[in-house]
Amino acid sequence: MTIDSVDYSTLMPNNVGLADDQKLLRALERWYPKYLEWWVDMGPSGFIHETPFQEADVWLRTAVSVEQDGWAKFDFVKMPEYRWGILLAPQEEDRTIPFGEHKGEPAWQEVPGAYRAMLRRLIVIQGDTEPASVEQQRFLGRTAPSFYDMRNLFQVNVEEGRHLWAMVYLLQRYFGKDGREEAEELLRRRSGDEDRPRMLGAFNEETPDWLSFFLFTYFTDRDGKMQLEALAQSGFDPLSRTCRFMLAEEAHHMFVGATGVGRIVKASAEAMRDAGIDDPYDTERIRSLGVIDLPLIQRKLNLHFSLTLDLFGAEESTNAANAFNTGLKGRYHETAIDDDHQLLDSTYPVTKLVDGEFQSIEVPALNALNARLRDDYVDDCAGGVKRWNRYISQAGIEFELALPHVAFHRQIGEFNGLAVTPEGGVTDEATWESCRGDYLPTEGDRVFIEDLMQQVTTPGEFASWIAPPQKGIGGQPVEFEYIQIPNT
Ligand code: BYC
Repeated sequence: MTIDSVDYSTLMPNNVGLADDQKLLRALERWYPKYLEWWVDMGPSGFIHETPFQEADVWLRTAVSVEQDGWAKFDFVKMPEYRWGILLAPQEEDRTIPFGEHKGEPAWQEVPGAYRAMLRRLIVIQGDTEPASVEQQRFLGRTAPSFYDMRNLFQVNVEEGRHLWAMVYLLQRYFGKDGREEAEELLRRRSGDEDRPRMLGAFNEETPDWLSFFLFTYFTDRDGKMQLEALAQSGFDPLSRTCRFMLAEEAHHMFVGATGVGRIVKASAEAMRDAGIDDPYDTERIRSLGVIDLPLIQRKLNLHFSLTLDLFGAEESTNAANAFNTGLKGRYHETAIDDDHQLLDSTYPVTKLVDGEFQSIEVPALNALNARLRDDYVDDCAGGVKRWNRYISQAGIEFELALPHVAFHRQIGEFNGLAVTPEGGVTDEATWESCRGDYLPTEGDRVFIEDLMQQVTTPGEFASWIAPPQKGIGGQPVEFEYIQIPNT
């Protein structure tokens, strides 16, 4: 393994030798002001007292190394001055392509010409999600329940910005003129815009409040983890190395989601217990305690989980088969799987609706790669839900949060447009619609949450609807002033 040291002398900290590649350096320097313009226009927007978020000093983690230990340092940084670096995991010597028809050949250090378009598409789609999520989350600082949470939000945002840099580096370094054009387009599309939307469905949805934010970072960032793991297997070595390093940052995003939802559930369950309320459906009384009722948390969970499942594409997909065959995108934990890594004769069970019943049907494994990744994802999601339920049972309340059925509320693939309940019951559209308010958040829920969530700006204080975290971040206590306003 060779570890390239990180160069902080250029505008963009990097371990890819930018200082020695003047053409690339100039291309990235031209892109930088456009990126900053996008960040200021579409990044975190709002005020703490009179000070805009972008002028506040935020206790942020910055990647300074690619070694496993000590890769990040914490300091106060104004977000527009964040060092968005280009960092690749160390190169593995003699790495070979781990799967597909080129299995065993040396990993590509340059773009394989025959697969250029497919590779570019994968990188562009990955890149598009990163700024999209910043756009979706841009107003959340206005209702942050504490400085600790506001800091976490901004941390996630700047790192999604860095992940955009990571993909833009690949486009500009390896794809010439069309790579540069794609890099510009990544700054032009906008989440939810009718004319220039982001590429994938879930990234055009709103993240209107903090419960959505935490569910998004739990569920949707976890799709990010699965997809990055699959791309980290790639035979195109620069993509593999880039994704391996991004995964280090992604872990924190899912931590924010898992603990955030957990803290909301804890606050609700404990407030119910303290007020002597056993019935989770006693909505008015529960809401009057300044916490979120558990059935509403379940409805929001149903929404974010189902939207995220759509991000895996159709269960059976020739795109996915081609990406695997060509060695561009592998499976989750590809190298740990005990098979031929070519899937020539194997099959995989895919859930399908046959004669009104869900059945497991064996299909050629090569065509079922999206289904397989989605199944791995669903398994990976289960742990958090179990932990959230512990808070509920510890408070002596009878209620369990659950992942909805994979066919519930789907718009892509096998189950697109079917009327399926969260429990997996198949029904008709009219019946489903008449129960929509039991399954998914309602307008009333939206109004309630909007009233409930107000910005809290006293260090160490937390809004009523969320429990404090167990510990602080970056070596600081919970009550630390994670956001500081200059000259106050
Ligand atoms: N919305 O064969 P199909 C993250 C399109 S998240 C709209 O079914 P395929 C992050 C598809 O593009 C991870 N369109 O699927 C998280 C294709 O269109 P074309 C992001 C969709 O191609 C939080 C057609 O339908 N990374 O990092 O096998 C915060 C047929 O496609 C959707 C990646 O996704 C949809 N949901 O798989 C920040 C990895 N689904 O080409 C960041 C890169 C499908 O016929 N992307 N379509 O016009 C991929 O691997 C694949 O493109 C997908 C789709 C898994 C997304």
